[in-house]
Amino acid sequence: MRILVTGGAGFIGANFVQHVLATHAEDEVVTFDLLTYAGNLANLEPVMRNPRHRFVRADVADPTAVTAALVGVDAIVHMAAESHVDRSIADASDFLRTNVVGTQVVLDAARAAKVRRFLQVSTDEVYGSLGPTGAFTEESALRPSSPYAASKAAADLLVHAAHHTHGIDALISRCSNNYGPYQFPEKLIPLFVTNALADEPLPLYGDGCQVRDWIHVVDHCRALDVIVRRGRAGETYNVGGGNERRNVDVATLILETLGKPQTLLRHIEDRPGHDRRYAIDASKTARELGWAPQEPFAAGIAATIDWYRKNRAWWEAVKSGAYRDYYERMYGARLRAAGGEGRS
Ligand code: NAD
Ligand code: TDX
Repeated sequence: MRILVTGGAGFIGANFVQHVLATHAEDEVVTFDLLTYAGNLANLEPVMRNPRHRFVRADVADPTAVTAALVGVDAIVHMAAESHVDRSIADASDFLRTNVVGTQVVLDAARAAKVRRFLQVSTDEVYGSLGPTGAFTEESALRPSSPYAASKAAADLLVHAAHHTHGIDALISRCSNNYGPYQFPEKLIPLFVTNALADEPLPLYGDGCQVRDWIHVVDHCRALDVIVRRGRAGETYNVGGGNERRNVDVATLILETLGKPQTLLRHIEDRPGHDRRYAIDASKTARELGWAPQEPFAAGIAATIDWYRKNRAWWEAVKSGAYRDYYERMYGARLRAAGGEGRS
């Protein structure tokens, strides 16, 4: 089959494109990506010369470009998005355009082109924050906290409406926090690993006791692969690592693994509206599709830290230019207030 992956030059997208090409010898992949600050063709370097892969640089909110790319496509895995919570707090406009309008554009084009299947790659953040116990199921209410999460929830509702009203064969996956190679160093784990490698402070929000359920990106890719092939139309599938960790413990582990001093840790002013805890009940996905995460956190985080250590050129290039302005805007004042350096 031919799969179009929107956002395929980003973190999860690039891992997914590589996974599909490596595990399905008969499949073709079209990567459709605008190459925003988060998109990077270096992430696709291993498949750029593969004859079963084609790259299209275009915008999901551009109906003409989406329609042109859909010729011969059997399934869409839609993951193009603005994906960083902190950026959505600073300015939500790109999140509405890409995540909400872009999703409707892709749905409409898919319907017109009679694409057989549409998978919306969503997030556990649409469910909001949990107390100390319990886990999100697919039946949990949508209570997004951040503009990012609200834009993803809006997109999910548009997907549901397209299925209900137009009969599109569409389904939704909702995954917890991913980690692994090629993740943009604005997210917790790659930011902290690359800062530690550069002997820069690690900016921990608030008390650092917020909890995330970490999953290795390849386990998420395996889940997306079975969901798009065997999931039931109209359904939602939760995906999680079963790996709850406090941010402070993740930070401590990164410093220990790299042999860096714990004094690099800086508690800075908290993220506004910060969700306290996420946990995912993925038993439906396990039961219906036989999926389970395979990568234990200890091995996965060690391999990931090693990847950033060995791929310094990748992240040094990413952390130059506009990234420096972003880092100063996001962390400069807060780090100085906490008595640390504002550079990274
Ligand atoms: P990312 O920010 O690394 O990548 C996003 C990609 O989308 C980039 O390549 C970017 O260039 C592209 N893009 C952005 N705007 C576009 C547009 N208008 N048109 C075409 N392409 C555009 O994100 P990620 O972490 O890989 O996340 C991918 C998807 O998975 C997102 O939909 C996100 O909501 C979802 N998700 C992420 C996580 C996580 O932990 N990272 C967890 C659950 C779900
Ligand atoms: O500098 C930081 N300091 C810090 O303490 C950053 C960037 C984050 N954090 C905290 C905030 C969160 O509690 O670490 C935790 C993880 O933060 P992020 O990596 O920004 O992820 P999160 O906000 O949990 O959202 C992620 O998971 C769900 C992804 O960014 C989303 O795209 C995905 O949908």
